[in-house]
Amino acid sequence: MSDDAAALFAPFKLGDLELPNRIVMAPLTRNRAARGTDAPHDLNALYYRQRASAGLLISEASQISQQGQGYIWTPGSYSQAQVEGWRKVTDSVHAAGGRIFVQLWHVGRVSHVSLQPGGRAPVAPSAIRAKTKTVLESGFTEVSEPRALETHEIAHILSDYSHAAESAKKAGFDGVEVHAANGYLIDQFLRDGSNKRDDSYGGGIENRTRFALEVVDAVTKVWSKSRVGIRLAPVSPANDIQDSNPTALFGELVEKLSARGLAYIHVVEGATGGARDNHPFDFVALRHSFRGAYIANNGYDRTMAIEAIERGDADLIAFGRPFIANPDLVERLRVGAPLNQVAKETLYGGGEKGYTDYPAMADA
Ligand code: 8OZ
Repeated sequence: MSDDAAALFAPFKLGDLELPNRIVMAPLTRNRAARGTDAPHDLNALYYRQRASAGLLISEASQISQQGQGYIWTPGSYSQAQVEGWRKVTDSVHAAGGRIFVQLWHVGRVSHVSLQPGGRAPVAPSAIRAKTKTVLESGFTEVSEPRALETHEIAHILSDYSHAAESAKKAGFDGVEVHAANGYLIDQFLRDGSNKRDDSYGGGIENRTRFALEVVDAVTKVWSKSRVGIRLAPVSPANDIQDSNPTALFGELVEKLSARGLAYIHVVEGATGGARDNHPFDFVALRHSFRGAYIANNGYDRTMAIEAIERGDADLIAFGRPFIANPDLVERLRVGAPLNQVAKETLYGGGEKGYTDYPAMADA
């Protein structure tokens, strides 16, 4: 190894799991589940296996129900076919010596009537349409107008999270990441730009964090808390989301997550896939307010990653785009090799092209 990368290759104990390095594959939506069932299949198993040298793989976002789906051909984690499909993925990652968490997802208002049960409106904390697009078979399309959830419907969504967490266990995952970032349902409840409710799920921070914490509690009834993490994006505007005081909101949320003993917080620092300095948010302070592990994400390169671990600002670094184009990213980071670049036109949907055919160094 090129010695400068030693920090990235120190083993790490995540809860009761031994990770051989500090490199995490970020959750990445690729829209390549089987048509008709939204179940993972052999091609997806190959894709994850190719990347199994990561300390930890986090699956692409996987909807907990049909209502939780917002994009075409994303995988689910609720039906028998999906459990069987994910089992192929987890078996193949484990056979290659890796570890994989599933990311559980409910998109809330970031959806389209054509994907919803009975063609109904997507659900949200409040009936406010997001200025954002989804991906349908026909391409990028404006999301639909949502309807506000009735208070009594929230318990049903929590039971969908429980069911999906149980399904993930049957599918052989090593743990669960709750997707609370990027303007999807949990984030819509958290932030005051999208949550205008006047029941116990809206208003002050205590009420706006209620849904996120109830989801975490539902998942940790199924999984040991040492196998549960959560992804947050405190200042990302992704999917048209905003809050008047992210420092207070995420400060209080993370304090409560810490008290619950979750394995990790996985934090998108800045605007998802964009500027890291879009807001003067203190991510180091957030990291130190949490007892468990801190996974940092957003635009890290090799040097930034090494420095963040050496400074103690993060325990693990999640790489997104570099993992799409470099199945052997871990080895490339070890030796400081150049990286393949992502082909944007094959990101969402399609088959093996731009998915499992990116070359490893050994192929050259
Ligand atoms: C890109 C395209 C579709 C969905 C996220 C799950 O931003 C996503 C996503 C990303 O968290």
